Amino acid sequence: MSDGPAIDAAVNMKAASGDAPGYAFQHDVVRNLITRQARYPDIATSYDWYAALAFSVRDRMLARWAASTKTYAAKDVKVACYLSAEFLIGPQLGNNLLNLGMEAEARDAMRALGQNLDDLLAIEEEPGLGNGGLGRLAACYLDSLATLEIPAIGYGIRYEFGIFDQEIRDGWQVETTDKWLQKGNPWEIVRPDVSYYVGFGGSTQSETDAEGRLRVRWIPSRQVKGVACDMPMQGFNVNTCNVLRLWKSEAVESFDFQDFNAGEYYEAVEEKVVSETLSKVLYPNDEPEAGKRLRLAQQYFFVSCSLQDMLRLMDAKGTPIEHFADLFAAQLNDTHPSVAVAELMRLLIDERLLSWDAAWDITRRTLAYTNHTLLPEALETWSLPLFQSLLPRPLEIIFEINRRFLDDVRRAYPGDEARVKRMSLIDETGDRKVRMAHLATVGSHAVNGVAALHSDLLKQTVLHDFADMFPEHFLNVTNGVTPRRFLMLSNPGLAHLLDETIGDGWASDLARLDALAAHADDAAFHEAWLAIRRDNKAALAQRIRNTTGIDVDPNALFDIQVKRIHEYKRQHLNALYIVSLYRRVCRNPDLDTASRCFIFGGKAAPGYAMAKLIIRLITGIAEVVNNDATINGRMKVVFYPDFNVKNGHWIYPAADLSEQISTAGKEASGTGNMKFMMNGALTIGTLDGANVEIREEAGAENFYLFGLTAQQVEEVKRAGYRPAEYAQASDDLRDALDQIAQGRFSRGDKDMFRPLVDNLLQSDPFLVLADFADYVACQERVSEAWRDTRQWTRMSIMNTARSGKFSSDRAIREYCERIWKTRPVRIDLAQP
Ligand code: 26Q
Repeated sequence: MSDGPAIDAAVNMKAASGDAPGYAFQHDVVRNLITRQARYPDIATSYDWYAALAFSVRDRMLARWAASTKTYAAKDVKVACYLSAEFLIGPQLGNNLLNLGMEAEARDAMRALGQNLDDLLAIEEEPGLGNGGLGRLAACYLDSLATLEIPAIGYGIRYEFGIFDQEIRDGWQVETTDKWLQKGNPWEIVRPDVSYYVGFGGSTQSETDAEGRLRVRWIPSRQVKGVACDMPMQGFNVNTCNVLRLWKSEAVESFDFQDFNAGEYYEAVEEKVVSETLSKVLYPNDEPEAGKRLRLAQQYFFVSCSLQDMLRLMDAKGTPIEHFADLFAAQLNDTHPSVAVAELMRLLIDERLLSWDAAWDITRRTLAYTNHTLLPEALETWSLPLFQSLLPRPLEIIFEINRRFLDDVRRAYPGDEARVKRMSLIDETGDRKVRMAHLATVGSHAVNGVAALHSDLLKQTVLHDFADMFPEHFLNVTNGVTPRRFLMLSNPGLAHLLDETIGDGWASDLARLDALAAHADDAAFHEAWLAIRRDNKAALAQRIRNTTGIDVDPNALFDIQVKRIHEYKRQHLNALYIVSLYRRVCRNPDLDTASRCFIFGGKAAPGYAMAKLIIRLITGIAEVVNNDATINGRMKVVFYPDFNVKNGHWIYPAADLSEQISTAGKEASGTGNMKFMMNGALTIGTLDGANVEIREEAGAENFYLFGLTAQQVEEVKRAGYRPAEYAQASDDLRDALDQIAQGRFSRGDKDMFRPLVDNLLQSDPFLVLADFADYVACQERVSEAWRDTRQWTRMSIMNTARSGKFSSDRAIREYCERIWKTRPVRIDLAQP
């Protein structure tokens, strides 16, 4: 297999001899270096070597990818389509090496070529195509789908700029654009031949066709082309390789420039720019009203391309349209893709000429909807005028769905017009709006929440009327995370110990971790466990030093809260505790406190002033505490900048304590909580989201619980919550708030934190002050427990041992069995 003398010579100079083991792979890497990067080894940069390695790994996946695609096309299989505006997939090289079982081979090959694999892994830019939990969940699910050998496609948007990069300057968050594609993306395969047109604006016309049927024609005012950009999603230890298909927008090339005068030419160019803008940038959440129109256009764009793609795959297979729902199950990841209800109806009725009833039956049997929030302000709605001007035909269809649906409601609940109003797809109170959660619910055969508590609350609150009408449609699928990336890949030390202790099957059968419980009191095992934890903490300490200049002691208790910054997640509750502890040590310098390192990480939406102020508060506290001689290193506070998937790899394995302290009833599930648990952290948390189930699995004795329950939160609010009374009643709390207000953490500036302190004292919508005392008491129990290393280590082991439920494999099995009705399909590499 010679690639010509030049490459052979370069390989031979650099690589082992032709029959040495590993030669073939080294040869591949050098060939890719030359043919893909156009660089010879002597002048190649580290990035060139990274890309050459990535291409060589991708080449290894191609055969599996082709075999998977062929099998799905040939066999009678049902394909799960995961529709999501976000896929936060993280760096790919390490994960692909792991899933292909070729990490050692790659490490050796690169060493022979004079390169260090870890250095190359560090170079990769992660695709930040998501905001946080919801996007990362979609990525974990793709990993599990492939690993469980389920035919699946992920459909989304190829944002040119993902979630912004975060820098901290003068203690404040500063956003910079995420130029993840600047040097190219070796994992992506662009398919110009797989493209679809998507219309926007214009008007509709009704006409009667030759057969006497009423037909609606949508004449859009502009069209955009969507081009498929594929990324392979390799399963762990299996041949299955599925695809993540992301759509990039392009201008439609239909201009005959001869026909334009100069003015029209420039208009056409402008049109082109507007078209390409569609997939330019990911919207950070919590940004009210900003750039709204483009966001709806993005949603419709990727949904329409995806559904058209599914129809094309169906045609290619020769399946009749009536069997669409037997060929595909499409999951809506929150309401962001919920315009799919109207778009699938449009494609079936307007383009495939099906009757309304036939189309509605197919639509409902195909779609299912996952809800990720109960926060009223986060429930998606779109103003009618905006919807009308951008998507006139889909809106007409929504009106017709609504008309028929409300007829059903009236039949089921005669005379109950209040209910009809509440359930309508259109909110008629004030400015008229489309309620996307209602659209998604009505158009789906299954609706699920993402943790047991959340699914219950969903049925009791935002979707109560729907659960009343269609109880059998509602179910719970508790979230999960992939143990491949978040344990095997990011905590290799622990993975190795697990292999030695319980055998190596745990990564695809996480329930087996339970066998660790037998070692929870074994002294030798404790030693091994602690050694790994110490190494992980030292590695994180090193990174903290490099990025922030702060020195932290790996022997301290690492107390970590990493997640998006949001008031409901209550990073400021944590901050208040730190201030109160700091003040206590200041008052009593000889206080025998356990050494603690408080680590925070997370991005604030650029338009969310309070979240940004919370970051500033944390960095302000860090500046004071870290430099106070009285404290003498017993407390350290760190804001770790730019928390993302890549940084998470270092953070989760180094945590002793996981902060999951949201106001009960507000966090739908949480998934960071699961990543920490798997890696042996104990949780301090409220009874919220999946914390409830984490505590059930771990056992109450291995979990630090505090705070009001969701029900108590509602009761306190109903009784008229007056936060200032809690401050009155507690010297510690009042003092902590005073210190903040007096400028102690803002270099004397008494105005900086005024909005935050005032908000807490006057309204405190997330009950920070109501939960403060119990949180402090709970933290004191944590500190006490930390003194007893043996007992703490036992609890740590038990957390990992009992984390099996939180594998995304379990979650995906539930989706397959209960919602999608899909089955595994073995991929044979020797295709006929
Ligand atoms: C909506 C409209 C306009 C612009 C942006 C958005 C938008 C984007 C992203 C709204 C919400 C999101 C992301 C939500 C999210 O991440 N939710 C989290 O989902 C996780 C997975 O189920 C849960 O574990 C978390 O509890 C939940 O907060």
